[in-house]
Amino acid sequence: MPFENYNIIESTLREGEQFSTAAFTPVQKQKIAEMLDSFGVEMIEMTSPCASPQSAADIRAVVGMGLRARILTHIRCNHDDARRALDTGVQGIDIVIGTSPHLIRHSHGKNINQIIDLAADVLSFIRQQAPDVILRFSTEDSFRSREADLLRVYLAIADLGLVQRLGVADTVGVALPGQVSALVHQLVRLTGLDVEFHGHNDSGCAIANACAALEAGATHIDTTILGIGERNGITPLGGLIARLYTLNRQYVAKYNLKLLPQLDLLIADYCDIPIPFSNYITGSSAFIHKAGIHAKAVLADPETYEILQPEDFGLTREVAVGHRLTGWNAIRSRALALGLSLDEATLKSITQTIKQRADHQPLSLPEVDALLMEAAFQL
Ligand code: HCA
Ligand code: CU
Repeated sequence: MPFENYNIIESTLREGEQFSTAAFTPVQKQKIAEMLDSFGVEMIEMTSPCASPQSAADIRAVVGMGLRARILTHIRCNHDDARRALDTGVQGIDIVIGTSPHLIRHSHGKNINQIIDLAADVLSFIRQQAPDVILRFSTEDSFRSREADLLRVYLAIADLGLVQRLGVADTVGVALPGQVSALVHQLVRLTGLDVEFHGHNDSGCAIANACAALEAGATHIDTTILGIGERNGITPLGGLIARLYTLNRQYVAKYNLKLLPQLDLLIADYCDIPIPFSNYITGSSAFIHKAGIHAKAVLADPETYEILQPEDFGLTREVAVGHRLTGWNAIRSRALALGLSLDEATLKSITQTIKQRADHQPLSLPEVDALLMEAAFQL
């Protein structure tokens, strides 16, 4: 089963650092790595040591923490980057090179034969220096590359027998789930290697694409906390968890789900951004039920309107009561929560009062409570 054996490559410390407001300090990077490790992600990807002197020092510091998660770095396909990556002591090296006409023209200027030769050279060098390092080769902008070019490159690299994993990257967020599925399926079938998917979210498909990749046999998915990354980012960790949980809770049982809200809050704080209201699991309204008919059914059985159980993430559901869409079942539930037992007629009359008042302005919870207390104690 594709979903039972997948790994998360958590890239908040690499792709995430490319987010507009991310500038993690060494201490913040270690805190993020520590929490991701406690959450249980299998791999943590860090910015290239070539990015800056501090970036190299930060990799060494995180490697030195001795976490259970394997620490990877991400480099361009050249000898100098490879040498510097090896110097950091990382357990895995992710190599990427552009194959789309856009990148060939505007980034490195090499043709497909030159890309294959260079990759073979760099990968052989790394393998000689570090027989045990986990090696991954990925094309950048895979979905705007010519299919024939892509397959030539991947098959040539697979034939070398030097890498454990091939990566496909939807660098510009253009792919549809069907396209991701087709490419991943082909790579799995033709090479038998592990396959990683990295998907940007420019057109809102990053989670669906990650899920399609897994269905097609991908073994590794890249995520970042809150989905931060270049432009509007990539597959969010929490969104991927929500998607897999709803397929089968067992698929995410290996992770410490109760840490997810803290991870989202941590990154929101470090990047000085709010958690979006619409965020998966941790958005402010993710577990708020409002309309009367929803409230009634959720109070009877939360599953009626919930596919995720807030308790599994250390969160609680809320039934909003002080608005014009409220219903008397929700009001009764609030009364019971306050230890008040009011008869049906009284509850219905309070509900009408709330609706009338809410037509002018929604009531706060203390205002609803005051109405219930007044009725209970005839204040
Ligand atoms: C980048 C590009 C990348 C690489 C993805 C990968 C992308 O910023 O270096 O190596 O898996 O989206 O193509 O993030
Ligand atoms: Cu990316």
